[in-house]
Amino acid sequence: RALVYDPPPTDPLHVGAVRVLEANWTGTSTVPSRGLYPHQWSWDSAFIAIGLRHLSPLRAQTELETLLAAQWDDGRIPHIVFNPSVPLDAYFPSPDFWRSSTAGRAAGAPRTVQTSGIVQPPVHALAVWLVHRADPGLSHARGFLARMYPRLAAWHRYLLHRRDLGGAGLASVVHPWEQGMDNSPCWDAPLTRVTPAPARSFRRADLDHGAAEDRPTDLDYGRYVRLAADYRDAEYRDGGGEFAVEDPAFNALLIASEHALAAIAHELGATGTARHARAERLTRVLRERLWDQAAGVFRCRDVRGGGLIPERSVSGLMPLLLPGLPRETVAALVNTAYGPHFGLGSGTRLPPSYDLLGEAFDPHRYWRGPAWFNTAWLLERGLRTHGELARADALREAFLDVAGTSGYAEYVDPFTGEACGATGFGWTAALTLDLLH
Ligand code: 9YW
Repeated sequence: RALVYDPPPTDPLHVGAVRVLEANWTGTSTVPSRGLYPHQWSWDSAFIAIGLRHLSPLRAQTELETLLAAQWDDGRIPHIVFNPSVPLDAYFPSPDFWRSSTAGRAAGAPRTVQTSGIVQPPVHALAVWLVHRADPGLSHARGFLARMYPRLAAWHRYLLHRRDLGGAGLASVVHPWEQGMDNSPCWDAPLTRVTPAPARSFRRADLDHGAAEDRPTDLDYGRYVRLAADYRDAEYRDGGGEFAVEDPAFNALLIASEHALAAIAHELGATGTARHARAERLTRVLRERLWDQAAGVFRCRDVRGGGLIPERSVSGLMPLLLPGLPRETVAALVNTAYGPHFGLGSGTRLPPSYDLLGEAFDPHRYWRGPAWFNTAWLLERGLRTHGELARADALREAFLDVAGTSGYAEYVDPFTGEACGATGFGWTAALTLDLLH
């Protein structure tokens, strides 16, 4: 039998991405960034596995297995799984803040591994499905889908029941860190209700690694700490907090993952029909609850304050991912992405995290303007899903170019592509590999 080897890649973009993923691999998972984020992050790991599958399907499966092994009994997948060999002061808030194994006992936090008590966007079922597809033989041999399915089903159940704080069927986030776009201007109004924790009561570790003007402010951090501490002190019970928001990207990812879960169920011998139907129903609810026809964008809904939040965030473009979106909604979203608010095709190289014309726009401060590679990847996928192939190709080209020239940056200036935050960033490298394949 002839042995077939893939020739070693020589494309410097490919080689560089592989090098980042090697450097960030701990043996069981991948850190987003060696300096800034030295533990395992939930949605980072999902995106990283999507890229890793091209390099090593086994490592991609392991990445997701490590994360899902830290799932709580109530179904939540924690946003951070802490690495016990990293010093406590390397990242804030550290395990002694979250106290998952004691404060999280009632919610079923694991005893042997320390985690945070909040969640991140549910990209996991989508990642499990794509990782399976990369090497179905290995996946079957290891029982990958059969082991992941019940955990993913419990995760979606948690989000769709315990987190349906608005009562309409969508999941709410209870902390800005849960949505993944920490200091988005969308949170400014709901956060005004939150009394910040005093600055002297905690020490930020992020400022050791990132420029202060590229990071959230101390006032933002005071509010993040207050919300997280209140949730912890309520033993991570859902329903009582001051902050509850229905976010379009979070829910679109949940719906896309529900479609993926249907495919997984089908592969395991069930029909998957009920899950597809649920995903279609949730797509309709998403439109009823969050679509703003006049603005051509999905908005966030402040469940505690009662209304749609009048900001345009890249989050509001993410439902383009959904196959069941009506044609006219797709057309309006594409117009918005390529119009003056996001500037694609006419000024920005990658989709900015926030409205170019918004009052709070800042091209360098974290989620208040800069462009991120995960949202660019999701938008590329959405464009492709709806047959916008020329635009998808152009966005893919820009993504690959900026990823390489920025040193696989955490995020970039949306106009120039100049690197911001950390370089050698996990999901940037992983999604580069994915778009190269
Ligand atoms: C933090 C790890 C995480 C991402 C988030 C991003 C940032 C953590 O980094 O949050 O401490 O600020 O906002 O989306 O998962 O890469």
